[in-house]
Amino acid sequence: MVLNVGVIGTGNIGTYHINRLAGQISGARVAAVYDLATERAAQLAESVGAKAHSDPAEVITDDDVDAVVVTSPGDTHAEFILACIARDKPVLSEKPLATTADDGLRVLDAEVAHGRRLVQVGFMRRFDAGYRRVKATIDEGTIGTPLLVHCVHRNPIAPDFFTSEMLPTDSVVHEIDATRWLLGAEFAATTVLTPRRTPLGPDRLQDPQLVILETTESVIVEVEIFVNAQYGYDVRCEVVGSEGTVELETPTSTSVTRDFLRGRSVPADWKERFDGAFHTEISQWVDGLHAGTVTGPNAWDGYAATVVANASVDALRSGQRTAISLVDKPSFYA
Ligand code: ISE
Repeated sequence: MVLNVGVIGTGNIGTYHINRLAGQISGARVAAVYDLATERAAQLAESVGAKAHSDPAEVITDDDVDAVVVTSPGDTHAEFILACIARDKPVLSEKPLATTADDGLRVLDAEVAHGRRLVQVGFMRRFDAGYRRVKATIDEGTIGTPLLVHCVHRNPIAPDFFTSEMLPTDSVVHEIDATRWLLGAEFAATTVLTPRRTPLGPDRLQDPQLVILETTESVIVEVEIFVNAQYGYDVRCEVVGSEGTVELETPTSTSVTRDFLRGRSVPADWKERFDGAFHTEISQWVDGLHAGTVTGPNAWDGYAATVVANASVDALRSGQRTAISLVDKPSFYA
């Protein structure tokens, strides 16, 4: 049986998912797509044998669509997810689940009322082999009790539309989810330190930032986010425990020796660094749906990440340590 997938959004990440679903994921095909850029959507649809709809709602209501992937702009995600829930259609939404806590709660309430898990959020680092080895090491007790986490998240260059607030909401959101998952914890407070700005980014952009997150059990996660680092795409994570540490391995990169220097390559972007994670994420999503289950990051994970990211924006703007307050976790997500 083939899973017929509808995709809302044919930008960079949408096209990336569409081409993988159409060409690499057995048991799935792209049945319908939508994008405001109608010409691009039509060309992509034709290339994979899909319909191109003129309205995103039609992708969701299309009887030929069994499940939906949402890759539209973040502030549209909650409405499309709610529409999928209303039609009893599983949905894999790129982060964020929602851009506000209130919209996140609307999704939680709708899914709980629906009574069946349909929502998965695209926190793909949980599917990265390296991050999974870090989590296994922690869970085995090898490093003792986790005390501190040091994270680095460097992009070579940020798009022109990038704002200071997007460093927490669009970038650090990955570390927020990944460390919640690694530690099995929730965050209680966030502080954002603002170092000297790089001269190689726009003057308006506070880049880099140092985000300091505190869990409810006083584990401290510090995240250096630097989106105009120039040299490459560099993601690091070290968990310091009471008996040892575990560090995220970066995938085997090539070692080049010349001119009396020996160096290792650095990934150019998130696609190169996390292509394996994206593949595992969507292939396990498809396999899960064939088995009648949704097992990846859920709507609660999406809501929690949105609350923490938005609190970090408040901390960035105020310069103050900012408390994080989540609603009680519904038993549906226990
Ligand atoms: C982007 O949206 C991503 O999801 C990338 O993984 C991240 O590295 C980048 O900073 C974000 O802007």
